[in-house]
Amino acid sequence: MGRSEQLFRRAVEKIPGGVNSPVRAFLSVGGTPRFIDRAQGQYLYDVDGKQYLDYIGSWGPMILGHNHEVIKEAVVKAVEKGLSFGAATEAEVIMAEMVCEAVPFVEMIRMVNSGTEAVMSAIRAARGFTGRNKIIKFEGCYHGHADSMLVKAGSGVMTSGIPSSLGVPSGCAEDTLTAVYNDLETVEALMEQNKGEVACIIVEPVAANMGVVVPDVSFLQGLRKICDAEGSLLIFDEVITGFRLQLDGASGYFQVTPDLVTYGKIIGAGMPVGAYGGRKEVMKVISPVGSVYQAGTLSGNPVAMAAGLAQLTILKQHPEIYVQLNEKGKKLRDGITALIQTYDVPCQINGIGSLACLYFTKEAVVDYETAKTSDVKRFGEYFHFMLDRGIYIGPSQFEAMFLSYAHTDENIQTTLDGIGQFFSQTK
Ligand code: KE4
Repeated sequence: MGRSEQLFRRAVEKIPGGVNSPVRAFLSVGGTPRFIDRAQGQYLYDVDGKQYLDYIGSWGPMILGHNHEVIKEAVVKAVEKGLSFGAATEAEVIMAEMVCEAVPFVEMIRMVNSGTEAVMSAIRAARGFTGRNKIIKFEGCYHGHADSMLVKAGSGVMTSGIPSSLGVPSGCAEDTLTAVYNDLETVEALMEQNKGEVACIIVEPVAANMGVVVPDVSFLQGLRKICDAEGSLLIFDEVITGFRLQLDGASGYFQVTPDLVTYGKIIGAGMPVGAYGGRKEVMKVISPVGSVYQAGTLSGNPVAMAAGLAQLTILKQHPEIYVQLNEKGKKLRDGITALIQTYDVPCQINGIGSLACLYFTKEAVVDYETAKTSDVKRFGEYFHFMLDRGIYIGPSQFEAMFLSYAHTDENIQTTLDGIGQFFSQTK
């Protein structure tokens, strides 16, 4: 028995499902989750010493690859000065100034400790600023595990939300309305039914939690128009896309400006960091200036700021990284498109920039309904076929593949060879 199996047996005794975040448990693909010992560049190494080409990248943060020398040095330097003070530090000011400079519509920003906390706080800010309670989200979009986000459409998309998790009170869910991604009519209908009551629309400007679904640019433009017409705020949840598609994220890429944006992952370079920010007029409702309370013992933690600042500084000073990184993503997707055609398999490849997702369905995947047509059993077979070859993609059909700047053309060719072998052997 390998050490991953031994550790997993111990883990399940003391940790729910043996993991500290559900997706790591391999439940949708089966098998024993790999316990990772260390990582370097584009590679993970498990506790049995096996090397994997990593397409998870800690679910997004490791855009420059693991254990980057400059980031590591910055963290070590910060650690030597102390881990946490519970008081303001210069690093937080530099971080806030850097984000506001990189993303012009962000006039003020608040650091928190996770994407969940960023979303929870941004929604509270929107409710506080507008004085309204209802929020609109989209089927298939994931915004962390705050109660108001663990909600699915009621009996029909046009009704109040119902909890998608035990432990979420119906009273909390009923203010969350669910629309269909890439479908403005469902948003307009909800707005019509809840006139003057919708505080905000929250959307992943590229949906990367139902695999990867790229919006029609008219969809994002339409959300902006609807929010302007209805007096609601538009929140872009850029926990994944922020600082990944380009320095100013999806709002810059699609040229659609939200009122608030949430960040996570890349902004912390693998350390626990989230953030939310936007127009000064809105952010001024946040305590201690305004009356919307939000706080956090480790928010803006100096060691986490050092990691995030080091990564953002490299990305800011080397814009060519985005060009090359996004070219790598295109190379991977174009290669998979060619393999789908060569082997005539019922698959779709979606993606943008350094994000990709291979679906096992013949339907074009444009929203949650079409994403769900994918054959998750076949995805599980594909996952293990690739894992056995030392290629670690996300253990779920509904997660993205994340490329890093450390991935080489040779790595991409090895990945394409593996996918081609899978298609040829399992036609
Ligand atoms: P965290 O609380 O996990 O830092 O962020 C929540 C979150 C918010 N918004 C978006 C768009 C997100 O993708 C996430 C978290 N992403 C998942 C991966 N798809 C985290 C992986 C996990 O849950 O372990």
